[in-house]
Amino acid sequence: MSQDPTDLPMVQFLSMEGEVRVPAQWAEYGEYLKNLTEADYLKFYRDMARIRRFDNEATALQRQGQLGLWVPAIGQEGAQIGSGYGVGPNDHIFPSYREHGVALTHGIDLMSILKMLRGVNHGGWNPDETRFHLYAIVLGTQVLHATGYAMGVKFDGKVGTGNKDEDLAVISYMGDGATAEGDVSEAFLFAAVNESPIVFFVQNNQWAISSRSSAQTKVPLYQRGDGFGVPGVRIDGNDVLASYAVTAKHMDDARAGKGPSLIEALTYRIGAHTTSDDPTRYREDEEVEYWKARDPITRFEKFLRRNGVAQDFFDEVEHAGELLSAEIREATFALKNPPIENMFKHVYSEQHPVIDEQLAWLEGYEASFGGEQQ
Ligand SMILES: Cc1ncc(C[n+]2csc(CCOP(=O)(O)OP(=O)(O)O)c2C)c(N)n1
Repeated sequence: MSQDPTDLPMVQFLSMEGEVRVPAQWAEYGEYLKNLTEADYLKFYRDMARIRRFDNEATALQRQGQLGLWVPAIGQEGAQIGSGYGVGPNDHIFPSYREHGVALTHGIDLMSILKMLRGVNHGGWNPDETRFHLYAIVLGTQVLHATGYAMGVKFDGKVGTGNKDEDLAVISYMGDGATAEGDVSEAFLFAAVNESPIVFFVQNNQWAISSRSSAQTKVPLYQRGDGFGVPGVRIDGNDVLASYAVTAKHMDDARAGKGPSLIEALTYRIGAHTTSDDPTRYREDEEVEYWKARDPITRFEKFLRRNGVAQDFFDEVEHAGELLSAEIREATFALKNPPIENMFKHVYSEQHPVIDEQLAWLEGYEASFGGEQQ
């Protein structure tokens, strides 16, 4: 490793040994920790452990040919669960494609993520009801969608009224690689000049497939918005408490009409980019080991144990994980393939001869195997 990226200033409350300390410099963020009860702490741990279990099971299902692809988020649970719970009840969330942890905090049925990666739906939740918008695979697109949404929120007068039931803000997740897309620079500019209620949450997991984040930026990413008028802060993304507190404060500020801001959560993608990737071809084991030792779940477990949480709790979480694994395995094995003609629907608003021809060809091809479609 060339330089330890954790040398830069960042908001961190939880030490590697699981002790909480609020440095004077971050006292304003530290105030948000006072909102948390023991039940919240247990929920944070439960959800981080649950989503990791889900992730491991999904990888196994992909290896068994049950999913077309899997996108693991192992190592990023602290950033995702913390910030997910920092988002308020009216706020809207625009994810990229790796935000399974954020999805969990907003009640998304985890099976709908698996269905999408098996290709049986296009993202099976309703963004109107969940306020969690659909996954976006084309890098940076969701950042512009989110910014447009936030501009609309402002035009509708739902910012800074002081009415908690009315005001809302938007959060857009993206990776370090996505920040190199022109769309993201455009989004920063539109958000800034319109003083839109949006928080840009960059999970810097340090790799964009095989490109290091040093190939995406010459300045630390938390400073990337400065020239556009989007101030930023860096957090330890493997500290669930920092992620919660900083997201909660920035969302409050956005809702109150203080304009856009950026959070860079420094974390690490422990696994492969997707199940189609072999990271051993482009990065050193030593680097991965360094980050494994900074695991967000282990660190939070130390915090809970220090605060007297007994073994029973951890046993219960382990058991819940086993049940979840069994449940999603069974549900995935039971999935039916959608009718083949669905692939051709909604390409044009009206019937089209070329589409009809393609469908007829495909049906003939499938029939040539002599079997029925599942
Ligand atoms: C516009 C566009 N270009 C290229 C790709 C191919 N691609 C998919 S993921 C990825 C890397 C993204 O890295 P990052 O934004 O850091 O997010 P991460 O996958 O690490 O979470 C690339 C290049 C794409 N999906 N969209």
